[in-house]
Amino acid sequence: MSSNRITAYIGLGANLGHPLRQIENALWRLDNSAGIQVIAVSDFYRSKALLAPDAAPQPDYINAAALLKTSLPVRWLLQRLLFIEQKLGRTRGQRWAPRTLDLDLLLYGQQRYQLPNLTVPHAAIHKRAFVLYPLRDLAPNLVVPGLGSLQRLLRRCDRSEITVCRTEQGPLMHIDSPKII
Ligand code: A4P
Ligand code: MG
Repeated sequence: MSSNRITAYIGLGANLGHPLRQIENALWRLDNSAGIQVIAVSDFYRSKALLAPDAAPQPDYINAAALLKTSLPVRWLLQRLLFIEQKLGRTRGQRWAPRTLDLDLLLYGQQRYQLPNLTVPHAAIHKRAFVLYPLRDLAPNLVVPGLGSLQRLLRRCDRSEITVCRTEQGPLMHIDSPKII
């Protein structure tokens, strides 16, 4: 892989099927993608589904974040995320519908994009405990372009909304052969 690699952060979420297994599977697929290396994975967190007003109840979510090194241009990385979502059974219906896998590009280096199908940093990054606490596991001193330090964003975010459901130890290779579904 070239030395011009960008550090990117991905948010992973699932609340249908076998969320833990799907997230592990997605991490394995990311790490086995050309031009992508998974360097570290956060703890896994459980939280109540954040819902649109008047939406029907949904199962709890499992969320995590991953630190990647990538030589892919930002659009190719997004394409790869959408492809992996599709491979793991994602169907697109209503916005915020329950899902087998959601992969969000949270950060791509310190760069900012506002394109028709791509907003980076992810538009909701600063509002969500289930995104900010996994990011803290990976990079407590992170600065989010346009929004300031992660520490400051965390101070405004309620930790009681999430609980750790699995502690990640070290790099991805410590995940035992994820099952392909
Ligand atoms: N898109 C634009 N920017 C990005 C980006 N940075 N990363 C575009 C990924 N995709 C990006 O996404 C729609 C389109 O957004 C993509 O095709 C891509 O071109 P989607 O995944 O189909 O739509 P969505 O996920 O239903 O909507 P949205 O607004 O992305 O929702 P979020 O922010 O993903 O939130 N509750 C808990 N507890 N945990 C969760 O993870 N997630 C959601 C969905 C709701 N409630 C939740 C959770
Ligand atoms: Mg999404």
